[in-house]
Amino acid sequence: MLPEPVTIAPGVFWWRTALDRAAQQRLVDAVFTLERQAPFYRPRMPVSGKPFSVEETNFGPFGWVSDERGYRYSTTHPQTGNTWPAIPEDLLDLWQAATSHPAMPECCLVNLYRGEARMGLHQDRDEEALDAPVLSVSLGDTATFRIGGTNRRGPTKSVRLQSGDVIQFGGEARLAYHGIDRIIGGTSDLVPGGGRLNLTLRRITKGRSRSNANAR
Ligand code: MD3
Ligand code: FE
Repeated sequence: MLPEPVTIAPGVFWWRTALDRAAQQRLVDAVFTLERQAPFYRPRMPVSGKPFSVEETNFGPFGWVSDERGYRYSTTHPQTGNTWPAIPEDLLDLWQAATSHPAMPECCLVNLYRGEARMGLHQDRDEEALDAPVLSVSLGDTATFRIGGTNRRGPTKSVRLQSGDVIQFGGEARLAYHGIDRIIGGTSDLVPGGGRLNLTLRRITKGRSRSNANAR
């Protein structure tokens, strides 16, 4: 059971240390076990092909990928050509505990931040199911997270996300600009080799039935 979340902006619910150390450890172990089937790789920027500083992989029926051809969801890993491993059960349980969304998530995007890795201000709008929230789990080193509104030039708020924090973004926050300014190195020893993992659970398709069955 999750406690009452803190609302940091309309549609943004924050559960600080929702996951205890054992639950965090289980997720990190799951990520590095599944990573043998779906290795971390560096996506590239559309058009320019400039590599991201963040390394990524995905679990679930769909994975978010990016290269010269653009951002999109793909059922296969760009390097191995294999389908993505299933989303760990612990994360599906967390989705059900934290959200009231009727359909299950279809993608777990895994971001690995080492050293100076960061993520510029952006919107997540490659999903068809914009009615579904996004659920984010932070693991490892503390991050400075920035969130604004739906206008890139509007005011922003900064919060420090710590290991075990869970945030839901839904409603009017679903299309909010957001990014990771920096990782504060050495704040956690959870991630082997140091750094931060972020897991985001997303619904991609609007249909309820097919991919709902796929997610489990
Ligand atoms: C607000 N990841 O993968 S998680 C991303 O910590 C991404 O790795 C960051 O932004 C990270 O796209 C931030 C928080 C987050 C995720 C998705 C959102 C915030 C969001 C979607 C809509 C609004
Ligand atoms: Fe995002």
